[in-house]
Amino acid sequence: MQQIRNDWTRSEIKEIYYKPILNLVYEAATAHRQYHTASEVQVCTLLSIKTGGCPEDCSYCPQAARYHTETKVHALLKKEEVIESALKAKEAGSTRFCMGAAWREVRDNKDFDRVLDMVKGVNSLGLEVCCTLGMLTDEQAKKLKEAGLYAYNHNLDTSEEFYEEIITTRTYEDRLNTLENVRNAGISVCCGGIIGLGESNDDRVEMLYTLSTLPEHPESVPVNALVPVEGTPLQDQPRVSIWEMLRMIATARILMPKAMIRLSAGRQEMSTVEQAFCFMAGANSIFSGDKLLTTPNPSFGDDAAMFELLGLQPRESFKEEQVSVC
Ligand code: SAM
Ligand code: DTB
Ligand code: SF4
Repeated sequence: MQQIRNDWTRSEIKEIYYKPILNLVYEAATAHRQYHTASEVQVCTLLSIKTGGCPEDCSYCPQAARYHTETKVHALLKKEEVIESALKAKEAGSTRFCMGAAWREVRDNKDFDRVLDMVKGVNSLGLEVCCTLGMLTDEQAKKLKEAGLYAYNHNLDTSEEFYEEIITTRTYEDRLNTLENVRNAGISVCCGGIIGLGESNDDRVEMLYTLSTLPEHPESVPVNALVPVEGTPLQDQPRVSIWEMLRMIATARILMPKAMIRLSAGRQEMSTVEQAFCFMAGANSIFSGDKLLTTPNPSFGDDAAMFELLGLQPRESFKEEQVSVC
């Protein structure tokens, strides 16, 4: 039985990460089956509730105000629009609904009150409600929890060393602080990263080291392949290969066997065979719906056909107990 460990060393992680790919996938598939029903995949839907105009300088992001991308700025959506999207997602078989805002951080203002109201509304539909709103204080995390927030997404994105090549307007420490505030409020933690930013394999190992040695592993770990967007500094980055994606997913699965590993951005460019290989390597969650936040994603229909072909079933919501409040 693959143990849950928070004391992984960098050399152990490297040894796993660099295994011959088929052995690596086999070991990850074995660990996956010890903790999960391998035919179940969690289906989540994303909605951008506030789009573009973000003051941060994340080099990958089409929503940063300082880059000239085709993303249209949109103020915070109305609660009714959000509930309508959440209902559609539920009807299409999604069990988690994640609302994203192009904010550096949450401010204690009317917009936050409106988001709290959206959280209440989506929660009352019986969906696992998730938000990704940037940095949070302790108090804000508690308010979100009280409103019924189930999970919070806040990615480390890459290694601490490479982080400053990608983002200069906040620090790695800021990210870790928010994650701690989320954890302390008893909210399920969703934290992962992006590959294809120009980072080295050592950076990928380092990010996996940080994630897998947190006092508690994140309940979900999104693995995003960079979607290069015109107008961003990373627009000309080459597409990551399936082998890199597999190595990342499989290593994350072995290091954090209980976590949901989400095959996140990048699926639009992947074939069904490539995605099937990712599920074999331990991915057990996807974003479904024809848009991520601003970029295209396979449609509900395409994914339903893929599930049918691969014999996969959507995982029911709230399958595991809510995390305990520390
Ligand atoms: N503003 C908040 C923040 O940065 O935490 C929430 C929204 S932000 C868009 C959420 C995550 O989307 C980022 O942390 C990053 O991992 C991912 N992301 C953004 N642009 C991406 C891209 N072009 N390709 C892949 N992932 C991307
Ligand atoms: C995550 O790790 N990936 C999602 C979600 N968390 C918020 C976002 C992907 C965004 C891809 C670029 C876009 O659509 O704007
Ligand atoms: Fe803003 Fe988030 Fe995009 Fe960075 S990733 S520019 S914080 S929306």
